[in-house]
Amino acid sequence: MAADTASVYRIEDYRPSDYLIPRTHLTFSLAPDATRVVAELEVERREGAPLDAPLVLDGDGLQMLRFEVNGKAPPASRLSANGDRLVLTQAPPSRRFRVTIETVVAPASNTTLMGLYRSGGVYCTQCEAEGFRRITYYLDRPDVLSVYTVRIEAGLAEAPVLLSNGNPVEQGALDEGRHFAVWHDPHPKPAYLFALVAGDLGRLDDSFVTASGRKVDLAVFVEHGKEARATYAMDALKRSMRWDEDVFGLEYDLDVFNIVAVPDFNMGAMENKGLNIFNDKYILADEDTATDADYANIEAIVAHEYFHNWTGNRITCRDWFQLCLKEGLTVYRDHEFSADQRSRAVERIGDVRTLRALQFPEDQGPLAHPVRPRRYREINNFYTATVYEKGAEVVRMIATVLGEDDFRAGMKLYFERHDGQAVTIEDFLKAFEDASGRDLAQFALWYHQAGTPNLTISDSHDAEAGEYLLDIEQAVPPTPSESRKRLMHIPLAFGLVGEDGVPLSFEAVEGALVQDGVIHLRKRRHTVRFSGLKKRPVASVNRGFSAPVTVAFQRSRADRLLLARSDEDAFARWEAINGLMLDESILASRMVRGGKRPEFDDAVIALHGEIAGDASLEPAFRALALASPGETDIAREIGDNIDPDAILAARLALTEVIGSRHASVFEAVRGALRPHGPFRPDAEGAGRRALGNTLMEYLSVASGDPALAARQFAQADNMTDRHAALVVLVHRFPGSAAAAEALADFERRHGGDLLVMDKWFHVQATIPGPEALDRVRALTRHPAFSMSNPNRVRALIGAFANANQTGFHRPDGAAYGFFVETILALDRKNPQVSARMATALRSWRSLEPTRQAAARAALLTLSEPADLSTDLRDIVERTLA
Ligand code: B3K
Ligand code: ZN
Repeated sequence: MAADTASVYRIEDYRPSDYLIPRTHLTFSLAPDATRVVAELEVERREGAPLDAPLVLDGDGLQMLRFEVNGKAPPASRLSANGDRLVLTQAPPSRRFRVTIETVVAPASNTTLMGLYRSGGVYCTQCEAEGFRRITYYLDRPDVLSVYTVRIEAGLAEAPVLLSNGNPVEQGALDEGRHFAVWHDPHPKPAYLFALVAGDLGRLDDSFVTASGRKVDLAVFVEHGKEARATYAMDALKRSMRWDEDVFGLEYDLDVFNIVAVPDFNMGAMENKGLNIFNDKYILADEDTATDADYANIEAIVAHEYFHNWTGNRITCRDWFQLCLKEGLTVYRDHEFSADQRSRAVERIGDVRTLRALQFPEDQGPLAHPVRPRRYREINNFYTATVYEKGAEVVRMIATVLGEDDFRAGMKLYFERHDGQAVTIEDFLKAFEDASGRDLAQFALWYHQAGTPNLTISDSHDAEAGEYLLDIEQAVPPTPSESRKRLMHIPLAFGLVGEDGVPLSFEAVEGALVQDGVIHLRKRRHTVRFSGLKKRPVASVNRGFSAPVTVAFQRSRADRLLLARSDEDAFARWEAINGLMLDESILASRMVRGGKRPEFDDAVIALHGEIAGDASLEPAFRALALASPGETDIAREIGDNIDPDAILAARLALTEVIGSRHASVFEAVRGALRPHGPFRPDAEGAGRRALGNTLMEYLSVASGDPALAARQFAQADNMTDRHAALVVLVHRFPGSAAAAEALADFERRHGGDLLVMDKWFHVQATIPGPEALDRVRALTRHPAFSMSNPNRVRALIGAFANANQTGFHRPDGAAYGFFVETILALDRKNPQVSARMATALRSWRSLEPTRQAAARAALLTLSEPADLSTDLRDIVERTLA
């Protein structure tokens, strides 16, 4: 294995910069192969910094044409610059001086999609985390805030639209068919929030009047001809702006807010001040091309990036260790927004499913790290589910621990105290401590300690004494480089349910602090004693998923069925139903492995008929409750020695049994759901479609006939229904004429629209079974596929590796070989994407021995080349460690 030479960054090494840059003036002369960038920086020595401190600026692969201090080139002996760093010794003795730097960059050949690059013929930038240093030498760190003025010059025909952060100041014509625009952003910001866009784009305009009466011009820029597909995103933006005023009292602070959608983008979107840049997947939608899930993602991501204006931009991070300060908090805010716009219960279930699917495996595997890490080699690898999703759960727990009023007061104090600053998680927590008078020292471990805590719970009831005992023990498993863990403060929301399903109240409680329906666990073990309970209660715990923990609570199936039928907390009710299904699936997969035919518990199967027909439950909830757990969900519950083929067989058997048992009820319910009038992408419409499609899958599997799905595919008047039918045809009836026809039809309709073709790639990449490998390999040669576009790579390769357990984890390891080849090829183009793809192997130790050995061999091969990117090497080596 090649020696690791990359440096490790440590939180304790943080030092403030010796120099600051109060003002930054940039001039871009755009050309695809040679863009000239002149940076004029007003540099200031920080108070207290040594007079002889060298000025050290960050760069990344830069070519420099000119460097001047106060208008003059310094003697060569005082300046050293390689592509990655510039050092000026004996900086001028005056506190302030001017530095001018001219660099030349080549956006057209920038395949990393970091810094300045081209996407679909449009110039655009991505600077977070460390992309600005690919444009010019700079103090590229989030605690250096500067006021930017940006002048852009470009050919008028090539780039009629010229955008940067802040407000427009001036624009005009230049010689030789060129023109210019000047933008000024009055709000000091770190370099990672800088953005520039230039190109020939269509636009959708609107406006918003803030609570204090200021008019803001809004625009969404998209490829010409796609303007109408931006209307939902624009609507989501306006709703986000209003919501942040209503709920957090936060107003927008510039005259314009622009969003640009581009086809080539490493992540979902980017919150650049006043100029958000989006992956077009999260902007473009209409009923013919987008599913309800796409609409929901667009709404959430538009809101997320907008909310960053305060949580991230106005108050930013001191250093990249503090990433969760902006990301966890902003995800919490977008979850709350979606809950208010849609159904709170359904959102919560969805958010928890995402957390479990993405964060739990991370927290329980070799890539585990605290929400606020203390070490990194490559910061790009820390934009993780732990920082984002668990980070959001931690903020949610602060709200639970403090209660609504103190939480609001803490947020208010945070905004007042730190506006315009670059701060830490300690500052964030201190605002809540000061506003509430509470001590959050033990709670803070949620930021500092990796691993998913486990609660082991048992109970007993003494009818005569009227006492009910809950015995709760916490344990935090060891994670890489943290073998000993401290005890956490875990807020466990709960309720007691009587045998008739009616909530029970109790007289007194001892053994733990219990407040507002929450048990505060702070010790290793609590025996919580409830009195005044003559009747035996059934405890419903971790209601609303109040803490991101796993719970082992041994109890009867009857108790669990009671909660599945009557828990008043919708999340806990779904959890009870889902838990029963998971257990059935696990037992069945054991039977399959033992060579037996899977059998299922009758009462659990019966439950599905009741849920499907229960009109008191919203359709979206019924869809979630009826959906059988996915193969990755089952694998995660099993934990080790995983055999994906047995899991798939169990899952299919369960679907078939439920579908056959309830066929007539399911048909009746599905029939009553339609017709449902014109398409509306709202929560209500989406819920009905979700329920209809869940039932359609059951009915199709039970009948063993693709006709129902084929009919739906042909008749659907929206992408959600057409796509659901396609998935059933292709996954449940692979090789059938109906599946082949549907695929061909989809390609005919949408072949010219690459974004929509991603669905076509995805559905084929995830067809279960060993043949998937050849299919995926062949699809990499399809004209619509490109290794240079991250969306295509994620739709085909990412889907195959993460969502096709039986195909990817073929026992002969052949798919791993293909995966290694692909990642190495990708790494030469785009290290961020290759590193992200490689995390698909993070749970390799959970596989059964044959597959485990093959996966390990693949990881070793992946680690061999000497020229791996820092990004990829970091992931591969931590995965193997
Ligand atoms: N802040 C960006 C993520 C940037 C990732 C850089 N590798 C998007 C977001 O979280 O809103
Ligand atoms: Zn974010």
